[in-house]
Amino acid sequence: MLIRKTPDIRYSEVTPKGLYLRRREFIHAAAAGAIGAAATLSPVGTARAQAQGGRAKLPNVRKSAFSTTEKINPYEDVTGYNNFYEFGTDKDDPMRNGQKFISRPWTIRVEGLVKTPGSYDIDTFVKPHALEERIYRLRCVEAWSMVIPWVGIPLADVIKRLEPLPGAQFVEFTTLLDPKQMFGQRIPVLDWPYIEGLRMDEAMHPLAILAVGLYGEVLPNQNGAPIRLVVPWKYGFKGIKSIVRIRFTDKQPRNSWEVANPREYGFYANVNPTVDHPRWSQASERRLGEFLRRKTLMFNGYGDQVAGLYSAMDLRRAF
Ligand SMILES: Nc1nc2c(c(=O)[nH]1)N[C@H]1C(S)=C(S)[C@@H](COP(=O)(O)O)O[C@H]1N2
Ligand SMILES: [Mo]
Repeated sequence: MLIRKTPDIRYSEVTPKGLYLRRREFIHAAAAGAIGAAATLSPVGTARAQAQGGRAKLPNVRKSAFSTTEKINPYEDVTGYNNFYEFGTDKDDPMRNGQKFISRPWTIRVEGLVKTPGSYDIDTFVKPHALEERIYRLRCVEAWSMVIPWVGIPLADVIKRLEPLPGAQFVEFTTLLDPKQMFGQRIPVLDWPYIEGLRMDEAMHPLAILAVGLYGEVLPNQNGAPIRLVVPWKYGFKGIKSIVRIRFTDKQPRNSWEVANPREYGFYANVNPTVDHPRWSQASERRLGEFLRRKTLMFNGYGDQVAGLYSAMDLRRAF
């Protein structure tokens, strides 16, 4: 496969255009300590440690003003209570079954309506961008939530560097398809590989990031190593993990959950307490580690920043 270097950066402006089963809802105080000791390593060492499933600190991570000051969930919640159906459908499956997943070397294919299509090595892909810590709320469509200290790069900066063509109105992301490593892909719960998408103006919003770490360390496999999407105002299922392909298109992508059940899951998936899931209320949520339920906030509390993206839309129809 062609591995090419990152093209010259030209920050040309992009024109913005416009689970069913309710799982066990208790906290798994996962024995994450078994993963091994954290160490500060060079990027190469970091990659090696990650390929071996170890923990490694990410260098030069700067804090971001976009972070919430809410209490962060413990490492054990963030890495031990996951949805990653490629590794099983129970919340502790990804932690247990993802241990041996090989996330290095890793290639990202850029395709479609873009000036710089090609295959990029993950490190080359990430390197032009400064790493930021973004502490965000995550609200799962299943009505639980947590606060996660991600380490990532702004998706908008990545997109500007890739230079979409004027016709690009959506970005589609695809997870690795590898049933040998991801046994869940041998079970037809979803139409594999997992696919997600954003409208271009959503993708260009400063809150959207590609995460490569959490808690100051490289991303654990169960959280989507080596690179995954985080869109904090949308339900968690938009945050596609272990991305191998980014495609620019003029058509709205068919995201996996909408394909699986269009009555229950839409393309937009904005957190919205006034639009219930057909089988449960979205008005409140259980924050992991808390006893009393919280009221769910419109756009997961990011309304001041993102509501403008949807001012012309009926969010009951475009759920
Ligand atoms: N490829 C892939 N990405 C995925 C999922 C999945 O099953 N497969 N689950 C999604 C769901 S439903 C949620 S809530 C978030 C959870 O992210 P976290 O495990 O980092 O908390 O990942 C999302 N990304
Ligand atoms: Mo979710």
